[in-house]
Formats: sequence, C-alpha cells, structure tokens
Amino acid sequence: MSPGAATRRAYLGIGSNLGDRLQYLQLAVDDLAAADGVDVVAVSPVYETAPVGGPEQPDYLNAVVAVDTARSPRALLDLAHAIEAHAVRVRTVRWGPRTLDVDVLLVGDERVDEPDLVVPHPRMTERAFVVVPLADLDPAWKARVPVDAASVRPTRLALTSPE
Ligand code: GSY
Repeated sequence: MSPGAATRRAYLGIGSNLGDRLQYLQLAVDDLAAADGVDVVAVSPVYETAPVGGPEQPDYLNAVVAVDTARSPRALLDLAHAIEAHAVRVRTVRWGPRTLDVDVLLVGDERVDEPDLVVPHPRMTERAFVVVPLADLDPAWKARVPVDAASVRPTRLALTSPE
C-alpha cells in the first residue's frame, strides 16, 4: 500500500454454485475480514440466483461485501484471487460452475481499465445478482436494478459479519 493512501469504500461480489455454497461465501467474508488493511463494514443478504452465461449449471448463492480499505484495486484483485485459491476453486469449464468467485466491483470512484482488471466491473450493471445485493448496502443503486431481478430470490440464509 502506498504511504498515505486514502481509505475509501469498496464493494466485492461473491458467488458460489458448487458444494456447500454458503460455507464458501462465509469463507470469503472471513478471509476479507482477516486481510491486512481491509475493514469489512457490511455484508448483504444472501440471494439464490439463476446462472448467467455459460453451460447449464446449478443456481448460485450471491452476496456483496462492503469494505473500507486503502488498498489499490490491483491489491484487492490479488486478494480476491488468493481467497478463491483458498476455496480450492474448481473451474474446469470457462464460465462454468465454481466453488467461489470473488469480483472487485467498485473501489471508491476509481477507474481502472487494464486487460485483466476493469473497475467498475464492466458487466455489473447488467447483472441483477450483483445490483440487487449491492442496493441493499447502498440504496443509491435501487434505481439501477436490472429488469431480470426476478432471477434473484431472497433466502433465509445469512452470513456472519465480523465484529
Ligand atoms: O461473475 C461471477 C460468476 N458468475 C455468476 C454468479 O456469481 N451468479 C450467477 N447467477 N451467474 C453467474 N455467472 C457467472 S460467470
């Protein structure tokens, strides 16, 4: 982290559609909370969502996590990849089922456009499974929920937010 870097609010999308889906989402929240320079401030409700893209695959559980951090978008992406590796990510088919996917959605008002990292996430506004839980944490997004919001179903499942 560069000295004096400012803390700002960032949002990460988490999704799982293999194995114990809720446990994988909780792993993501716990790993984010344990990471240096990352303060988990809120975790959205958990939604069950129809898969978008790719071959026929199981439904996902999705949520969004809000963090305060001075980490760069690149450092958040590295952390996301480390968390996915921790979940022993299984991805044999591109766009196919995965134990855990962690996407960097927004980092304050920063913009990044690099081959492997685009922030804000380029497809997030089209994805109800991202915007619906994001709007739970930041109501400014409520006006931007895509029309396919019916593909996103509330659950009684909850993730534990660290103290
Ligand atoms: O981009 C995250 C992985 N992913 C998902 C997801 O998390 N939820 C749903 N509903 N569909 C998805 N397709 C992909 S790829």
